[in-house]
Amino acid sequence: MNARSSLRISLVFVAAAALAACGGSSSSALPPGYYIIVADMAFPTATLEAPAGATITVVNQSSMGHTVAQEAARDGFTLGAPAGTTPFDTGLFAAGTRTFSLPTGLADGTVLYYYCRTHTSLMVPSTGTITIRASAQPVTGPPGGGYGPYGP
Ligand SMILES: [Cu+2]
Repeated sequence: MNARSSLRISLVFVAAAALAACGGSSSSALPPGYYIIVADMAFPTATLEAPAGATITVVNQSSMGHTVAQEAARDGFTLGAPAGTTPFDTGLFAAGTRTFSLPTGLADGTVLYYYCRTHTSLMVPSTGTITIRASAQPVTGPPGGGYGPYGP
């Protein structure tokens, strides 16, 4: 292979990589809602307020698999929920979104805890919170794909 054909192949590769980068992520924000962001080994939006019964959207902006699961007690790293409710658990997923619904009938000020079942204490912070607040308003979501403003 001579230098010229090597250069041409390199340029084609760069162009293809650039196209893949554009096609692989969307910069448009997700619609207003209640969001938990996961970015690599972190919960950058670790405190969320949402009304009872709200749908929570978890956006994993990293290519690493994580879960957002309800924690019986802060930094206890075991799945659990108050009596009469079922713990939420997105299951392991990467680079995408999952949703779950909060139980209805929770009193204002109730704090629910969540953690990653795979990485437990390695996440930063290791436990996130959802505080039940009837007056909480949905906020515009993060970018729907790839790394967003909360990413590395
Ligand atoms: Cu994790």
